[in-house]
Amino acid sequence: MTKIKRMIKNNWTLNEIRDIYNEPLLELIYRAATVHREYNDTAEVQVCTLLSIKTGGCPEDCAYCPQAARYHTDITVQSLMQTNDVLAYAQKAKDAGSTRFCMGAAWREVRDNKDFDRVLDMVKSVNELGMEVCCTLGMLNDEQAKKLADAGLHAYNHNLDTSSEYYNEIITTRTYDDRLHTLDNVRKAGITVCCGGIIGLGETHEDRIKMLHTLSTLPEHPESVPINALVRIKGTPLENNPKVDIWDMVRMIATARILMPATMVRLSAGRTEMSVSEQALCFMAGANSIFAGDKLLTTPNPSFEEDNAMFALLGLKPREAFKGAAISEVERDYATTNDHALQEMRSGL
Ligand code: SAM
Ligand code: DTB
Ligand code: SF4
Repeated sequence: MTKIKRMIKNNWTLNEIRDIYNEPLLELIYRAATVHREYNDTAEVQVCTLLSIKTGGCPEDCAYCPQAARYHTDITVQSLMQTNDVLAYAQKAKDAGSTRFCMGAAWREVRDNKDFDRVLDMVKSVNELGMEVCCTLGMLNDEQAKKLADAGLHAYNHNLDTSSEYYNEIITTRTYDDRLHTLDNVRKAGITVCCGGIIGLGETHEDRIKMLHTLSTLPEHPESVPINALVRIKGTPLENNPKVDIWDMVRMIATARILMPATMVRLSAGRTEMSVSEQALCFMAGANSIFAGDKLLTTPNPSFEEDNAMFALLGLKPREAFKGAAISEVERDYATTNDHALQEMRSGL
């Protein structure tokens, strides 16, 4: 396989990001689509299925979340699922075309108990199906991250959700630094990082720019960045927030694509409120991953059939498992470079 050297810039300044984010929308989409073509196969979309393996009753106060125990939402609380049931669901997702399987638990943090042992078992078993296994279980210490890595965990999802400045308006039961610390433990254990955020929380454009700045200046970019539109849940403090504007979603995806060119940018929660044309704009702007299956964790999502029809219409195909990050056969060079050097590198390709 030919090795091509592509530069990945991770010393973006806030001003540079502001300038990109604020570009006229069609210019921004064109630029993001161009970067996407340079780094990725634009026909490929990673198809990932979610399963809530432990639902509700969470002690945290995340203002958007249906699973926080303190809000009166309509979900049914459910203790940790049995491994065999999880495995049967994963097999179904695989048969429907998913190559990645993400198990979510409504926990503040992982505890070293029998439940964690069962999750390790689930990771091993799903891995044996040949799917990329991802988990989102809350905070992890370094030993827990290591155990998950040893069990074959491919990715860990842990979102920053918004800017550090706005974080406290949304969550008060943990800090931004707690989040960054877990991400560090995940990275050190050799697990790939899935980390993104939500728009529609009441944050400003500047908060979105700052969150993208944090993500794109990490020592290594997350391999996967989910961009969620807030799903407004009755009973949560954010239930009456305005619906996310599709153009805001497109702007966010396009900026993420330009800043983190080799990352899988996932068009995540919120697709049931988007038309196929609107989703097509998101793919054009550089999104190359979706959650598929008629449920996210607790809320509805388009069915496999609807997504297959959309893929056929748009000429998209599911990305095979374990292709790694978008440029797996390409050397990643996290040089702290400036824009000029980056341009030179690009034009030399
Ligand atoms: N408890 C773990 C945690 O918070 O990391 C894992 C599960 S939690 C539900 C996973 C992610 O789902 C959150 O970080 C948040 O970004 C996203 N999420 C939760 N509720 C949402 C909503 N109503 N709309 C959009 N995204 C949401
Ligand atoms: C992510 O960024 N979004 C997913 C996944 N990672 C875990 C979760 C979305 C949850 C939406 C609300 C729900 O279904 O409960
Ligand atoms: Fe708990 Fe995660 Fe929901 Fe926050 S987002 S309340 S930590 S399940």
